[in-house]
Amino acid sequence: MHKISMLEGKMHYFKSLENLKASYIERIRQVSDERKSGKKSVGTFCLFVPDEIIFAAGADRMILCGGKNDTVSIAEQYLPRNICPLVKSSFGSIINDGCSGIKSCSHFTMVDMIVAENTCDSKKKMYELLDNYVPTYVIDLPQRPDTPEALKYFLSELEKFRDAMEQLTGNKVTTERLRQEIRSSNETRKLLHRLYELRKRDPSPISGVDMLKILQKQYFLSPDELKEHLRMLICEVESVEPEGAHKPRIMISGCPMPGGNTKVPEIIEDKGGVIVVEESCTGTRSFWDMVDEDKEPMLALAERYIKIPCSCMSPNDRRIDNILELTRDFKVDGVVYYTLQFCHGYNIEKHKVQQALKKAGIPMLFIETDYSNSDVEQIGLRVDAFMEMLS
Ligand code: BJ8
Repeated sequence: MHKISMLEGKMHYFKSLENLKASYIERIRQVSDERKSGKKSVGTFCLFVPDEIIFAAGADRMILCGGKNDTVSIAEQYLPRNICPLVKSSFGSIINDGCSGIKSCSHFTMVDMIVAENTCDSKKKMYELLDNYVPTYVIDLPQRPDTPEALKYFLSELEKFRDAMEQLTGNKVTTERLRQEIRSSNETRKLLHRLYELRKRDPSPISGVDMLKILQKQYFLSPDELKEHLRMLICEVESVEPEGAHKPRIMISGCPMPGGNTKVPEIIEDKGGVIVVEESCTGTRSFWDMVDEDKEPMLALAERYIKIPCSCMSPNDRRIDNILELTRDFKVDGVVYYTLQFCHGYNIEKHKVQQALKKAGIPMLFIETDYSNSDVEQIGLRVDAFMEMLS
């Protein structure tokens, strides 16, 4: 059995993570080759867009959310400064013409269509601008998810989206193809559940930073490739023999952390905590609920996706219930509530989450930040004090 190396506070090194990185590079090459032979590729920004419909139409999918600070200043030449860095970083990547000398995300050049969704105001308005660069299709989301009218409306929007995908690819999205893709996505979700199950051990066998890198990459690999990597990683993690002292078990809750953004998780784990679960779209929200395989596929997809507890939904009490359940299941000692500057939805929802956690006796640290490194020291001091309190 491997031992978890606690030397210098580092967690175990997993070979599968290196393989995952190599596959990502290979995948980018593969998608660009396939596009040359006519296969379509679409870019998305949000979990509300069902992958199953994209794959059933025979297209590839890339997530385009920006997590790097480099392109924020480019976007600020066009967009107001006081909007969230995720939107600015993404927009900056697409308008970066290379003259700036800044290396930005190349994925925009690899998509034939962007599939967007009406969630927060910043994204909605950015999509209007993106349409000038890449054809952008918007799925209109109902905002009150618990009503029967909302489900009906969302289903009709997904049907329109399915038709748009058929038009883009020239392929029919049959019921059989959808069922296959639903089964495939559910398998991936089950593998992620198995991995998270292992994180319930004390000490957790895998660091939160490593886990985040996997979750960030999941949106670029093909579904089969991702499953293969997850199976290998599960074998590796299962063979780790728990060893070492208890570290404060942390849940991160809030905004997503797209590729390039690992600032806060790194600080938390540098300061002696271990992230055992993420209530986030780069976390449990991406895979927690299954799609019902026994139902008519389009309806089953609508029912599953409309329940994603994003702060753009109102009311969003499902999220509070989910947070409390996760803190119990993963034996969480403290929650770091993470938001991006100017993300009003998650910033405002903080109050309800804080109240619920207080009632449950779980301490919470609130961190609002951007993609720059200007606040690393200050966040470090606050996290340090939080860890001391939890120890
Ligand atoms: S389902 S969280 S991926 S919308 S951080 S751009 S919300 S101002 S990313 Fe999200 Fe879909 Fe919801 Fe998930 Fe706006 Fe907030 Fe910025 Fe955000």
